Amino acid sequence: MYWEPDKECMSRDELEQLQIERLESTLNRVYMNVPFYRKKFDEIKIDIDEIRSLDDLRRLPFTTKNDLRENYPYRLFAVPLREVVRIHASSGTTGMSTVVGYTKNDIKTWSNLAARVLTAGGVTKDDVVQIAFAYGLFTGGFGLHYGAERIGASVIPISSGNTQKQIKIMQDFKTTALVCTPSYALLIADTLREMGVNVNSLSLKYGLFGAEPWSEGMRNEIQEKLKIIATDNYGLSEVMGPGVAGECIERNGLHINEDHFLVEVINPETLEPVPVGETGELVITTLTKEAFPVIRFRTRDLTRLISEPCRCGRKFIRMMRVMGRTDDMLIIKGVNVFPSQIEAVLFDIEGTEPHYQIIVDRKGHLDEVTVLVEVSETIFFDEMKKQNELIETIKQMLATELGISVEVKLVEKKTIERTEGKAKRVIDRRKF
Ligand code: DLL
Repeated sequence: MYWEPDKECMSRDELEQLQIERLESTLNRVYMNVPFYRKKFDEIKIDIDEIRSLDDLRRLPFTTKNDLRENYPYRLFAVPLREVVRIHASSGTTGMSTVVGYTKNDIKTWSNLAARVLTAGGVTKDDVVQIAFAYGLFTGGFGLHYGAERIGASVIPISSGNTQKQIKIMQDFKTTALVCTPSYALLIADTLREMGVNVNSLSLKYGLFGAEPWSEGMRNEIQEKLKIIATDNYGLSEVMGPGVAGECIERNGLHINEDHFLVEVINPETLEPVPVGETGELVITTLTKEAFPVIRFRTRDLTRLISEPCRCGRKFIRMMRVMGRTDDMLIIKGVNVFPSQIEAVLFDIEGTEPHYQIIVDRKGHLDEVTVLVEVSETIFFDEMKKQNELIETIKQMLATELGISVEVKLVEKKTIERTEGKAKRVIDRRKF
């Protein structure tokens, strides 16, 4: 049930002691080896020896994605390239990608942490794990692959795509755990139905999903369609990849691997910490990374921490599912809207399919939002009156949730593009 019980269940005092020791050695490492950090610390006249408590960490400057881009490709590495055994990169939607490196030890740590989140999600050495995340510069495939091997599970490195083949493999190889993005899991579920495969004839038990935001409604849908326990796992390449935090089968927030990552939640505008339990931007400092340590990295991901103990017995603090990124936030008629809020509403409505897209356009000076919602064939070909009623229901529910009115358009099944990786929920036409 636990991968490393002595760590995952350690007392707060013990943990904090370990964190401060590791923080000190990380600060030394970056100060000695990364000119970028040395310059930044010197500029604000901070002597790293003065950082003696976790509270002192707040005196250090943040690191942003932009800093990573400006130091492309290797300038933030804290070891010579000959010590680096693996390089990953995130494509980045805007311009230059960010490049990260791992030493042999980093790969060991990463495998261990991926093993932790997989174990928390139910995977054991008896499982057959189908990794349907992309293998490549993206960290999802390799990260979870190494974790599953570390556990001793039988790993199928199928990568993403070729959905019919995924299903054939799932049948023939008797896959028990599926690992991919939640949107790909839904596509696999829909394809199963189309192929006439009875889900009960499969051996699936667990699904470990992550790399993109998803709602509780989407989890329920996936769990029902695939007859599995679906858990959420979170990570980002700048910090390591998958393995930063993961849900246990209680499915109530993600345990952050706090012995390796120090987290803060800040108000993205004032940059001040928010009280535990309040939503803000997650900021992460790595405590054990050798090749690519980051200090106070602003993830842009919005979440809140849960300090109440979890029933599973793990002691690490949990984060709630990521509701979106600060840069995903739409400002419509002056109101902040996250795609995840729209998703949560749509999944509650009878007759809609779990596929949607949000189109943002500019008419004159005003931003206009249209939510495209796929509906079942019966409704689509139904009389106008029924369609209009459904549109009204969706509009009203969205207005209650969001506080503003948006346009809703019903579209036929399969109109919205399916994805094998991270879903693209928002089409922003204002930029073109
Ligand atoms: O997505 C790493 C990963 C792979 C995590 C597989 C989990 C499973 P990047 O491509 O660098 O790395 O993207 C990181 O994806 O900052 C979040 O905005 C988003 N993200 C990752 N996991 C979740 C999640 C991988 N569980 C960015 N829920 C992050 C919501 C997530 N968003």
